[in-house]
Amino acid sequence: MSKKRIIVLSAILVVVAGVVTYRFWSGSNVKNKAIPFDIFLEHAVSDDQYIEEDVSGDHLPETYILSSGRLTVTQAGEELWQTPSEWWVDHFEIADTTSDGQMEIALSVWKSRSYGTSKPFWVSEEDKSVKNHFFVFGFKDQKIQPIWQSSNLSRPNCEFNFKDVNGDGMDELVVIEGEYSSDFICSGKYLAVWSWQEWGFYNDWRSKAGEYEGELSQEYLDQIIEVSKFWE
Ligand SMILES: [Ca+2]
Ligand SMILES: [Ca+2]
Repeated sequence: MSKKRIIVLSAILVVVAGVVTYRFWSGSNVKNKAIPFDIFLEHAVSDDQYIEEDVSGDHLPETYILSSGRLTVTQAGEELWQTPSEWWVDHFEIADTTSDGQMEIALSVWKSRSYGTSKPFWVSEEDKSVKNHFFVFGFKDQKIQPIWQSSNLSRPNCEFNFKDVNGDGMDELVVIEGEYSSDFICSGKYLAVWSWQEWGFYNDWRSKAGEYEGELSQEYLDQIIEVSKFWE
């Protein structure tokens, strides 16, 4: 092998080693920054909710119980569905989220990893920290199936509900959006309205940054109803 060749090969090896080392360390840093789900669980709080409603349409009501971050759905004492242990559900609503006349189950979920077992090819380093997601499930063939699942929300939903705020006969998703914080407390910063359009939720309106604490009160809804006259 000529001397020139050896120099070129060595240079290539140095570059490859550098890239491998960089990827290893940057990967480790991403991991170290992530808040593990078990640490999150020590701080997490969920609403205790109990709803009886026939969402499946078989004229028998199902029972929806949210307790300690898990939603369990039963009918006549038989368990139909339970949210996975790696999700923390802090609130759910039963509403016609997709404006098709059918009721669905809307969930505010905290979980690690933005995507499931398969991530899109353009995502090289997946964020493993615990983030808020918005999920919609519905009945198909008498089974609870996913209808729509967000990836990591850029702002967590501190509160959400479905209300027809613009009077068009269809419910909008009304939320108090907050910011992620290390103490896991969702501090309300924005009021926002989203509506379902064919294949997802679209933002109709967001307030200026402010302090929106507590529940989605009538006062907040009245503010939204007032501004909804000006958006089309
Ligand atoms: Ca039913
Ligand atoms: Ca509406």
